[in-house]
Amino acid sequence: MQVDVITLFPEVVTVPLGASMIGRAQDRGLLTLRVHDLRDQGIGKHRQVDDQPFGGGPGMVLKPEPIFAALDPLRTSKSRVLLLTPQGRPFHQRDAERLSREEHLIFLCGHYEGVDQRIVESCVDEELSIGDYVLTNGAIAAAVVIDAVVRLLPGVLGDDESAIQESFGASGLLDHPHYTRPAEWREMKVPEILLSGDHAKIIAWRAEQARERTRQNRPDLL
Ligand code: JFE
Repeated sequence: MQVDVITLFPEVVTVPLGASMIGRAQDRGLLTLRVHDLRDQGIGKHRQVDDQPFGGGPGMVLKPEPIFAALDPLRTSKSRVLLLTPQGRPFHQRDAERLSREEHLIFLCGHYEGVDQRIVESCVDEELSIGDYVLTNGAIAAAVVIDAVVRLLPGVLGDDESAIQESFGASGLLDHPHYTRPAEWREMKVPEILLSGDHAKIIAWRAEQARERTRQNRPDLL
């Protein structure tokens, strides 16, 4: 998969996505990540990328010309252009699954109060929000979405991790609790049933725990 990111903060995207599994996906050619500094397309000797909002009000708005100059050479008929914004549609696991089947994603990362609406209307295929809170810029949100999408590409996760993902995703519930050695730690014991070797009982216990956790923390999922 090819992913392009247009941002004023390239390192906010490249550094976290260079580590761990996504970094290895890049090394192995499963992901080609190209990050473009919007400042390179800034206007004039000050490389201006933003300006005051028409109609007044606080903050600055990203100008359309630098964004279009960065975006247009990257676009083909197979590109999907995504804008991260608190005003977007909520990004869920099913969106990660859908986007993982695309060939080419282009992420536009806003800053300040946002992006000139004419860019949104002429160039953007979908506006996404990673959650109901306000970040300082879109690059952090783009890194989150890219991580969630790229881990679903064939070969990125190990076999064990892929199996876990399937069972968790299919149930639609939160995962059950996990324990490892030692069997007792600071007077806290691992639930007896997990040491019993009774696999049927363990499965039933985990299902009950998953249901109870979901009821407690995420009743909206039930
Ligand atoms: C940008 C900002 C003031 C936005 C009303 C670009 N889920 C999610 N949370 N935050 C974002 C996405 C996000 C994405 C892109 C962003 C926040 N900001 C900050 C400041 C008002 C805003 O919208 C700028």
